[in-house]
Amino acid sequence: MKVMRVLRAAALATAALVPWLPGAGQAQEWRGWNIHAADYPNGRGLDRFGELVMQRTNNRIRMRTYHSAQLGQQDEAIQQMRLGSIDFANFNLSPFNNLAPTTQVVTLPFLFRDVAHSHRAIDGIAGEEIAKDLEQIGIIALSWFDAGARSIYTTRPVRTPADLRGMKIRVQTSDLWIDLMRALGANPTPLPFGEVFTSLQSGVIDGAENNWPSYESTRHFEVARYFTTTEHSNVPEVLAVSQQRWRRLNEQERNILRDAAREAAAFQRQLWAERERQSRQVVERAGVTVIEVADRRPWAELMAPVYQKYTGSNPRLSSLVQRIRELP
Ligand code: BDP
Repeated sequence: MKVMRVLRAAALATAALVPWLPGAGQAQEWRGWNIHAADYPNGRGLDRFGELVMQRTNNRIRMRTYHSAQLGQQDEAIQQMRLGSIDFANFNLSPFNNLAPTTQVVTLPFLFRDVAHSHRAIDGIAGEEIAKDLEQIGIIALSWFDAGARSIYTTRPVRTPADLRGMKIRVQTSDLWIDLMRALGANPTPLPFGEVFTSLQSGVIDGAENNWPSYESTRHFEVARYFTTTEHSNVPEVLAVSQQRWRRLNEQERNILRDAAREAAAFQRQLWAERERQSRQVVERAGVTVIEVADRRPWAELMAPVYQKYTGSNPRLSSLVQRIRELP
């Protein structure tokens, strides 16, 4: 009997020394959210992430992505991730503007010189700061997807900011976006992505703004036939997981997820570059009028009040803008 007691005590003592391995050996089912169709570069990137995680955890973490906003529009999905009912997702950073201040910096108009500059910022200083802010609201950023440059498309031709005056232009739900569109002279109308097509069709709005692949994949080009290459914002996207799940992973599992997310982002970026070209071709062949903006200065000059409002009295944000500008 005494031997048994000693053995039991020893077993308990050893158990106390072994770090708690959450659900080790136990299968978990993770739910993933994506706003785009499965064959969009982001959907494929997210699927790649899921496959890599499943393979490398021997199917212990099973990832299932629900594409095409099946689990709700972006704002709802962010809330669901914070509550832990969505486990992983690809989000645009603008819907975080009112929740995570540094996401405003990378939304700012005409900040990045080109794609390479935006990669250097988001894979470095900007990404680090944004990841800290997102963690504060229960979201763990693992890697960054491309989203190209966003331009304005409308139901009537727009050549100059003056042409935009009074036009109702859809924006993402973010105060910064509202101010940005107002500074261009338009009438900003925040709406969920999924409502843009019918709103254009019924005349509730006169235009929206997005990158080539979204303009094409949503078929907005069928109802808004003029695309003006303002390229006013290059806001990137995040591949993120819920903190509620992350907290319960061990270090080995976390590394698997981090590596898989980085590989998925590299894959998405390759697909992205290709899709931008293809989408532009598709809409041009469908007869869209592309209005090339040769000189962006008149557009950029109108943005001064937006910079002033969002970074002027905030040293953390203005220093991040400065550091991004100084990147090679
Ligand atoms: C697309 C983004 C998507 C956004 C959408 C929008 O990939 O995440 O929800 O724009 O404008 O480019 O809402």
